Amino acid sequence: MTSSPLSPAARPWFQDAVVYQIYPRSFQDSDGDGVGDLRGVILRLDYLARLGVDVIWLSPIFASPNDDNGYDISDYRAVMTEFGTMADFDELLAEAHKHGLKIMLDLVVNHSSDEHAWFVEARENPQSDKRDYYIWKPPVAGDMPTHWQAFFGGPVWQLDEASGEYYLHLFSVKQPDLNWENPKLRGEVYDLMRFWCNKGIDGFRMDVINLISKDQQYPEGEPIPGTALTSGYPHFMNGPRVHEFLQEMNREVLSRYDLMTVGETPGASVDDAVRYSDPSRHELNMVFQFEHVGLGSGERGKWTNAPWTLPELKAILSRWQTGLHNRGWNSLYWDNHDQPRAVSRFGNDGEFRVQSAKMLATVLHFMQGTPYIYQGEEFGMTNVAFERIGQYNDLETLHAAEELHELHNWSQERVMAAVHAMSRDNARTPVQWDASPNAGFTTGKPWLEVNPNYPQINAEAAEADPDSVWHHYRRTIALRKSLDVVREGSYELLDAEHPSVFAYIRDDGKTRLLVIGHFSSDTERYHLPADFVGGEVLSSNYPATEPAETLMLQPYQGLVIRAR
Ligand code: TEU
Repeated sequence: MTSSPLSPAARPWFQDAVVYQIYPRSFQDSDGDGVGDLRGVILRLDYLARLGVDVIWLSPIFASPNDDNGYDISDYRAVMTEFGTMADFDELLAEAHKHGLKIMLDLVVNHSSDEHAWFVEARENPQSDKRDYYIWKPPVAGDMPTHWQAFFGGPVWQLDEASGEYYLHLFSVKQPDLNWENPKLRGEVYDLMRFWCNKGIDGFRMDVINLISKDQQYPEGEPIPGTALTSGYPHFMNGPRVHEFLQEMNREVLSRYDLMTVGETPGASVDDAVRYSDPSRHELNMVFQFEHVGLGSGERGKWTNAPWTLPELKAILSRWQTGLHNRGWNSLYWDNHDQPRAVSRFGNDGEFRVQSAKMLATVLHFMQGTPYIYQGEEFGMTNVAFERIGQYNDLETLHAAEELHELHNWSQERVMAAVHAMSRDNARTPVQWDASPNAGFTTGKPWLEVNPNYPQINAEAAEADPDSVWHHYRRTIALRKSLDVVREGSYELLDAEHPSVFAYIRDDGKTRLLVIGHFSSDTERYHLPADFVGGEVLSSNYPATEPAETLMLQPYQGLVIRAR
């Protein structure tokens, strides 16, 4: 691929876009049933246009029994009843477009729901052609074919008593994996994609798309200490035919429409990401890597929640910046519906909530790539700490809490501390719109309790305060768009080992930017590189800072300086 900047006309629009992720269940309820819905999204389009984002990624909106809140789809061509009707979707799409906002849908085709008509037929009638849409194996010596652990706990194989065979589910028992080896199944997927493309949608976020090709030998994995299970990761992550399948999908569907695509790819390395996102390979525009959100993972996965250091975080993000420069394209994110709230995890959600949320935005948005903002991040929503496990909803959290206590003997206190830090429900409490009951999310009883801090932290208050996290996001979005260097420039990390300062330089030969993020509640003296002394401060989360030779960085200060 070319390394010289493309002219604005030739440049793909995804490189200029800022994406806003909506988890519809928790975004805005319009009819008082306590569950967010599509009409609720329509009500908030003005808000999103004011923020200045370009694309809305909707987490799954399709018919689903909600074992995993829509990531278990029972009909790919129908809207989830709780979210509304197809007419509501059509209206949302038209209204979004009128607002200058594009719509990206969530394509979940590594697995379906076990309530999808294909699976119902496959299970009921092993002779049907739907049987091979899924992955069935006979027992091996009276046992399951492998002992791979499922993402949500337990083994990946579920015995079907009637036929005596096992089916594969990398996620929950109600999420059977689709068999991508079957060309007819692949054809079905391309058909359903065309169905939505023909309505005029603008892109797909593809759920765990790097898991669709399994090693057909189904080898046993490495034992996981303290369990009877093994890790099958190397046998289904970035598997043998994944690039072939994506190239086929590109030929059949993606290349025929004007779409933006991002693949969710746990376990993808920089080199994998180049293979997915190098435009000359005709696969995807970009992928979500997991390395920085994997910091602190240990023996019990993310629940271990071990301490991490800033040099580790810098090393990861910098490796992705330089590794994909002119070879592929990065997605940039701190938050999504699976992650704890960024300000609680990487910042300080107490005394320095506002400063640290702004600093995190600055550090991320001036990197090269397409930034993603998760609902509520734009005004600094924080983690929640419910007292009782019964207040949680997420199946991953509930499975883990049980397993950690019963199998691994963690005390209830330790389990709850891990849940508070890492549960996906941290991201899923309803959006805090205002200080009215239930934060303006619903007039009914919310499906998941609202974070009790909503009277202080809410969108209305943030929009009314020119100094808020919200206005910092709005200004940051506008600023990065006005600077070609953010899209095109090279990236150089400074002071890799500095324990509290994340500083990097962007340079496109015309403009040099220095971006500084201070990850600490202390102050810190920091020496500026010579050409930034006396430069222009383009962004700061503290009042007037003079770029002198030595800066006294304030707690969680974030800055962008243009060289003289
Ligand atoms: O997540 C994939 C994934 O890797 C998750 O298991 C992730 O590791 C976990 O949530 C982190 O705790 C995708 C979706 O984003 C997630 O919401 C779904 O539950 C999952 O796929 C299954 O569809």
